[in-house]
Amino acid sequence: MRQLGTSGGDVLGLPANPSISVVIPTLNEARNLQHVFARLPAGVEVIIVDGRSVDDTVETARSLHRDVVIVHQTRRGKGNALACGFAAATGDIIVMVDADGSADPAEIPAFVGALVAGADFAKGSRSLVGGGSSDLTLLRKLGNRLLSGFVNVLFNCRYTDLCYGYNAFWRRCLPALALESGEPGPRRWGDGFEVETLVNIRIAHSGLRVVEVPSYEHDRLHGVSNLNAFSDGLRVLRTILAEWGRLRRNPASPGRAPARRPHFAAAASVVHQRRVPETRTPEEPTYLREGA
Ligand SMILES: Nc1nc2c(ncn2[C@@H]2O[C@H](COP(=O)(O)OP(=O)(O)OP(=O)(O)O)[C@@H](O)[C@H]2O)c(=O)[nH]1
Ligand SMILES: [Mg+2]
Repeated sequence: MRQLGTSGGDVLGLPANPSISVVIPTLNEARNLQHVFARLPAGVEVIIVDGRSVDDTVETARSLHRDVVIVHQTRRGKGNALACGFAAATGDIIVMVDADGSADPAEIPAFVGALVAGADFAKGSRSLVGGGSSDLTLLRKLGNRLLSGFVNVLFNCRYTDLCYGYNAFWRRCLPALALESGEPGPRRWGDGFEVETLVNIRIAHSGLRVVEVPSYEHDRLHGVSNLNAFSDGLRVLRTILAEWGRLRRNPASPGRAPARRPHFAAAASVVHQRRVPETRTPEEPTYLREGA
């Protein structure tokens, strides 16, 4: 795996040349993969987590990238796919990228740069100068702003774009996410699209240092959108309330109650906060990694 990013990160105890895993959940995305793969930086570990696609997503991925890692998720949903992909990732840094062409992998160096400069979690934001979206309707933009404000009040943070799932983080942050790749079986909390909100909330609650990175969201290239502004807004609201209740009942559960409140910054300003100890998720992975 080639290293990418800026050098000299070792002042903060970070690898100077981190290795990078890109986790891409796929559900019938064969027609979009060529575009996505073409824009990936060279040398990164590419992990496709497939949700039993009925098109030739997996074959297409293999034909486009000799070393692609194919992971079959344990249950259903994007959240479970990400959990399985994170468990399989070997890089120092993990990047989450959608397979539909909406997130541009050419932005990965900006996310890595923010991490190497001192962030624990680099969160994409369409609301920062330099970011944007061709896919966000006025209604969704307003809803996103309201929901971001609600989370900022409840969790004392400063997200500008809660409902966006293009992020990168150091692998040592995985315990704060507490996602379960786990056993096959019925759907669990965090397995579905609620994962994006859940990740952002747990990170905010954990006291990790978050830096927002401007990101531009494109339209899905091929295929149909599964989004509905009202039902998705309600799902995000339910997730916020569920996580708030869970963390109030048990503040020591992941993300743990912070010793200090999370520090938020716009892209690339560097104030070190605290480091999470280097640990792997305690759970033994049961996802299926091809060739393992
Ligand atoms: N493995 C896996 N991937 C999924 C699943 N559901 C969605 N995905 C992938 O997750 C990414 C985001 O899903 P999308 O359907 O694009 O959802 P969205 O980006 O929130 O909304 P639209 O693009 O507007 O429909 C895409 O790469 C999908 O292929 C799933 O159940 N399993
Ligand atoms: Mg999409």
